[in-house]
Amino acid sequence: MTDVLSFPSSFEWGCATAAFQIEGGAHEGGKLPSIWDDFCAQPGRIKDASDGLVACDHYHRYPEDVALMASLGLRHYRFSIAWTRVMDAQGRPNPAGLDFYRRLLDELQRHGITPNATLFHWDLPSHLEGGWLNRDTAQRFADYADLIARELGDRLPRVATLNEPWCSAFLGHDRGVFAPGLQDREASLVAAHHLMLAHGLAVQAWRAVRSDTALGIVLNPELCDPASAAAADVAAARLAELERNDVFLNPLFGREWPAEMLAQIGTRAHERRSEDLAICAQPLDFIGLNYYTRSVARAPASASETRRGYAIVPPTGAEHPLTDIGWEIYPSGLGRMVRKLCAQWPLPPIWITENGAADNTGVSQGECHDVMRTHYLQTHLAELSTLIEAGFDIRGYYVWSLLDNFEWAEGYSQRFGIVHVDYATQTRTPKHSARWLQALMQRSTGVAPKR
Ligand code: GBH
Repeated sequence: MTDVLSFPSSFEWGCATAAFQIEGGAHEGGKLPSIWDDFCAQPGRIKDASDGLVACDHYHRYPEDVALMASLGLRHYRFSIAWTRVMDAQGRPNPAGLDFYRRLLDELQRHGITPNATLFHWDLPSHLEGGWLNRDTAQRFADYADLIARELGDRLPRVATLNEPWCSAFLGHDRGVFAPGLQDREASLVAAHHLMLAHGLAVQAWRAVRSDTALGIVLNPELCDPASAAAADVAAARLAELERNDVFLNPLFGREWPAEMLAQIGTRAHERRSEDLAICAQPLDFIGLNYYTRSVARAPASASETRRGYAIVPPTGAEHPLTDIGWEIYPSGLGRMVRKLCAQWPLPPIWITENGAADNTGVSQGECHDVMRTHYLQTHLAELSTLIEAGFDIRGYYVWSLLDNFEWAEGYSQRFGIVHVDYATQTRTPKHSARWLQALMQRSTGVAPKR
């Protein structure tokens, strides 16, 4: 099965995680609460009423986890730094928190694994009043970037500012399914703007400290296909793509938001200042793209859908099979998405920073036969190799995720890991997909796994 896939020998293979989803250690080393701690504490927000207090206990088990990565032949590791661990409420460095990441980086180095750090994967410090609705938060994020550049910058060859700002902005402030749980359309567009402003200010701040870091951002652009050929559905699908893609990609390249999105910010239009666009448009060394599935959009029916301009049709599985979380398995969407984005924006070199599937198969007799995930990875990597052969500049791939982990509003009910985690005992068991990926990586790079 692996024979059909070919990748350049320089292709970078790795796995991805995020701080809140794996670390735990919520009250250790002076860590402050984030909006996700607060969100988890609100009844009804998380499916299984769980939280991130312990998660995979990676805060204590990082040496074991890094050794596991190395044993699986993973040579690149994308993780996020918890802002709340490394900076106190006065904006001063927290030595104990920084020390955790130094020890993690030591361990990675010892195993020959190259780090790729994300500064913000949704865990905003609770004490920042107004969160992303407050313009000042963008400046605070730049202060945090400056701190990391000074304290850890010499150890970090590749850094992304934000992970999936669409989720923070729209799932957090419009749908209300992610922290902080608001349902306010205008606010979600203000948050989107402040996130992109924060990105630009952070790149400026980092560059003022160091010039040798490859800097980028991680987005989750989405293909939104119309539910039917009816003009209203086609128009809705277009609006969905403007929100998911153009709102974030346009500012990166100095382009204004589309008129439809400018109109939706309504009474809060003044919060976007004329000088902001130039700040957002910092030159980038790379872009990270996360791909899981596509969306199907239809014309709005309810009032909130009308404010948004579209509604998403939940997939039924009739057209494409579904993963355990109910997302369509649609590998050709990866190719369609990359081709579409490259036609519209002058993207820098691309890394696929997340791709993976929820396959909740359990462990039996010490083995986890996650057949669906293995098939998912195989078909998506086949699509990726086709893109690379066609000349698209895609340099690496990080599978989401190393470990089963805290899957946000789904709690621990959805498993995305290539390694199974038994949360009662914190036992890690590599799944069939991990072994399959290991064989593929080994074949394509000719490098044996490091012990
Ligand atoms: C990524 O988010 C995250 O970066 C990662 O932390 C997470 O664990 C992983 O993927 C798996 O979820 O239009 O309302 O139906 C992916 C976020 C969530 C974006 C679902 C699109 C559809 C929301 N995706 N979403 S909706």
